[in-house]
Amino acid sequence: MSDTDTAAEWVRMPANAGQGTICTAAQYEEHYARSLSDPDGFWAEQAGRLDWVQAPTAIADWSFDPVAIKWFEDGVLNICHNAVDRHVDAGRGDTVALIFEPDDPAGEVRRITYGQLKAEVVRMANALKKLGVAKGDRVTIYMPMVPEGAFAMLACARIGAIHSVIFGGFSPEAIAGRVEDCRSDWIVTADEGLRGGKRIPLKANVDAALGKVPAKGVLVLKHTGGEVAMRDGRDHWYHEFSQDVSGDCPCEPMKAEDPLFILYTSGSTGKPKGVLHTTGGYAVWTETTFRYVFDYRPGEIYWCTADIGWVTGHSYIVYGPLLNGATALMFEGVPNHPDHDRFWAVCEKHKVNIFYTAPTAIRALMREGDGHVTKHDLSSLRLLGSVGEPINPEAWRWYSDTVGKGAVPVIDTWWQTETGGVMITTLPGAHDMKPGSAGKPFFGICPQLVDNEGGVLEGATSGNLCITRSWPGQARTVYGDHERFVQTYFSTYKGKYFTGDGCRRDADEYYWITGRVDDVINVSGHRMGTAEVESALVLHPKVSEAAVVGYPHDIKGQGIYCYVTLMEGEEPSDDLAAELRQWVRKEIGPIATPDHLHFTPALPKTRSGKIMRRILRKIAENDFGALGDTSTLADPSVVESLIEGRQNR
Ligand code: 6R9
Repeated sequence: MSDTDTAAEWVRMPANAGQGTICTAAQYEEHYARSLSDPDGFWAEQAGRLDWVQAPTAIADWSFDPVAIKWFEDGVLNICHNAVDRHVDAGRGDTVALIFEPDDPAGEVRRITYGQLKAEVVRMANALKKLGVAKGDRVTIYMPMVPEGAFAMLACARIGAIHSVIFGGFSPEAIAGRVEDCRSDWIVTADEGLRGGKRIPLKANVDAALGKVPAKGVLVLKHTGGEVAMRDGRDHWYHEFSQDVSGDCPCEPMKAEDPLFILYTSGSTGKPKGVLHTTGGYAVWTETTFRYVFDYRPGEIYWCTADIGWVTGHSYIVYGPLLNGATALMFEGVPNHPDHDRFWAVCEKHKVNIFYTAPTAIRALMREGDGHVTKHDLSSLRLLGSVGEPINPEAWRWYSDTVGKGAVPVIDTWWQTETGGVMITTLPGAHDMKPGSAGKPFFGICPQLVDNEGGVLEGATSGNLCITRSWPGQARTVYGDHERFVQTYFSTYKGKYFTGDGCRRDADEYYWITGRVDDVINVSGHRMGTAEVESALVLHPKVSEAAVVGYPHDIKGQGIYCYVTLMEGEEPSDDLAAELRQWVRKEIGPIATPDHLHFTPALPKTRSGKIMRRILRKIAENDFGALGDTSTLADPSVVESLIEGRQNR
């Protein structure tokens, strides 16, 4: 612990966190230094924990200008073999791989051993093959949070198909757009999902999507038993279709740089991007980060509350834990059903040791009072983690004190869909913590802060967060559009990966992520492009123009604030506001529901017609004193009427 002006912020690593840990502070320094001075040696060693059909001899081979990223290029492996078969082969077939906790607390818990997982993945893989799926094909997975979602991902990996998982909360329009973008002929879904007692019409949504784009085959898991339509020749019940498949399915040998999955994520412009991850680097990155960041010890129960539809679910429910032979809990439900103690009830029921969730959930549960937490025995908890958005110190302290009883480390892990796994975090046992700070770079990560002109900022300062060297888990491209990948991430600051986040580095070289500096908003830890919501709004026949910004929201972190101008002759009304909210839900999905609709006769524009978002953000934040220079506006009076509109709400 250093004696700096930030000393008051320190929270000491609890004494027991160090017991049995795989990384001390000194080892962190040693590994980190070596990961930069000898990256090839360091990463070859990490890769050595995996089984390779052909061990890589070429390790790092990358450039950020021009952009070409390769890791372990001549290596051959299969990630499903490493996540599943490898553990069975080593005699750990009876270890539980997945524990399933259903939405209904009285429902049936499933415990799936590595042996059973292998059998299930083989069955799913052979069903996909029977459907016609071949190596390199894209398979869309639109599933509830049930083990079959993980089986489907691993089955794709096993046969060399590329999975594209779509979060179960997305609308038919969003599904259609993603299916079309990666030309996915095959879809794995379920009759319905179940969340907080509510049924989600997954198959019906797929049917609606397939009214817009074609697909060759749909596998349907019977989950709730709800009524669904099945189209002859295209749709197949999984339980029937997979009945006669072989119990054997070899793992396809994959080149390290063969694609593993596509995951769509929002950016500041245009449609969501299909971020592409490849096999070898992603496997090494998720295996290594899970191992060090969560300090997993055999026999422990690990629970990440994310959904497999997001990258956190990919890397830290499925691949990271399973590559480490861990026991991971999969939860179908929501934190507040049947009551606000559900998370803690599940922790007690399954004696969870490592718990990983998002600040939005922590804030929502904090508001409900400590009683929901204290009535449960949480003595099994050994490590608490946070991910998805900046965690405010108040929520951090509640998480640490009330949930962790001040006795366990809290790690705040900063990373992104594009980074594949954790990039900045404190390591349990190694680093003292500072509430609100993510901490230190993981092995191999070189963060750099730059000013808006790209000038490098040294020392304790704030700036735009870039990463100057490649790491194994880095996304390789945007599916089908490499130029967009280059433009989005490597053109703002040439030769560097730009994260889109703002960040402060303090005198102890701890990093504090301050949030997005682009037109992406973070709603309950979910990324949403303001441009996406705007496009959805202007599709409505009564809407002329829309501008969307984020604004502070107590629970969600950021809320969605929409400025809307209407077509000539249309009048604003509460009914129309409700209709537009519903419209956006239908176009994108419930996570994009506007929190605030502000009808305005005009938007503030420059003389060249550019919307001045800076002003719109300030007004949404109720911060009217700091509007800055409005002299370039074509019609400065617009601002007055916007402020008036804001105050009248
Ligand atoms: C893993 C994930 C990425 C964006 C990222 C940043 C924000 C994630 C954070 C965090 C502060 C943390 N973010 N973790 N901000 N502290 N610990 O969330 O991926 O959905 O792609 O979002 O989320 O703004 O740029 P993704």
